[in-house]
Amino acid sequence: MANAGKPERVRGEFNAAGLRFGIVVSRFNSFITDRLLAGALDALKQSGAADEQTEIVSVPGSFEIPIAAKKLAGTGRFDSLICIGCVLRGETSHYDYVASETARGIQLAQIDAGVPMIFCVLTCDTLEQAIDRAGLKSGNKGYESGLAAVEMASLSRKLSKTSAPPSRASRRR
Ligand code: INI
Repeated sequence: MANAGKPERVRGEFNAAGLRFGIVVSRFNSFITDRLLAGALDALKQSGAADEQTEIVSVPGSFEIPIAAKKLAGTGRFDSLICIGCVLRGETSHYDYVASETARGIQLAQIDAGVPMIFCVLTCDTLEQAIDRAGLKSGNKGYESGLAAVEMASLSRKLSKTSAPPSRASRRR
């Protein structure tokens, strides 16, 4: 009774053993997305994932990430996915549509598929801001996403296994 009197806390682990990962990466702004991809792969490797545990899918732009992620999740081969893109603000409202629909699409896809999808789509005003987040000043968001993918894959497996024991009240009925 190690946890007597305390609610149980379930957490994912940072151990990629036995887990499978999919990465969807956009070629638009590939100068940035290539660095994010390298960061994500680095995190997976440091968490113990071998190359064979990861599959990478390339799409033209961020707007195409959700459909590719949804289809990948539908194969049942992956414990979590990492969605990598970079949307830079331009002079028109195009940025707003691409950024918001990409975020919305990924969220819808992960809820619908029941497979965790890590949001590694930078939405920046300037190229400099994106460079900072892709390995320079503000760390590498790809690396952080790789760690999140391992944690969520592990958590997702645990949650799928967890079944609630009958409560005392229901046992009395
Ligand atoms: N795609 C991006 O990933 N980033 C951008 O900054 C971007 N801008 O600015 O246009 C962008 N556009 C392409 C879009 O994602 C689609 O690939 C395209 O509209 C075809 O559907």
